[in-house]
Amino acid sequence: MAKIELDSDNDGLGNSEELNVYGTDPLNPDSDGDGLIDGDEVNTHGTIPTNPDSDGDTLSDGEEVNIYGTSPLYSQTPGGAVLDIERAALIDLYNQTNDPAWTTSTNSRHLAFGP
Ligand SMILES: [Ca+2]
Ligand SMILES: [Ca+2]
Ligand SMILES: [Ca+2]
Repeated sequence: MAKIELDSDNDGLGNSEELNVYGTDPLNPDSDGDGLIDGDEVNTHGTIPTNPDSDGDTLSDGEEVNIYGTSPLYSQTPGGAVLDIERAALIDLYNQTNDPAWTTSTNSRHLAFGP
């Protein structure tokens, strides 16, 4: 980076970038309130920092990244056997069973890549 730009909310995006490029709030590190900070949305996830559900599948970007491990950019994660919304519902269901044989990682593997 050529010059240090003021980043008032410390989200990794400079104030003028937020105002002029992304349309985000330079005083709010999570402009769309989806649980991912603006800088991570732009630089890490490629999601839209002003849209809490970038792929429109009703799961918020933050839920997809932090809870379900699904892609926030596709309503069906590439390589996945089912839609993200279906996978999320199954993971929720398995989590409610408290059966130690079912873990989120094994579920994710089965659900992501099929049988
Ligand atoms: Ca900022
Ligand atoms: Ca956000
Ligand atoms: Ca989504």
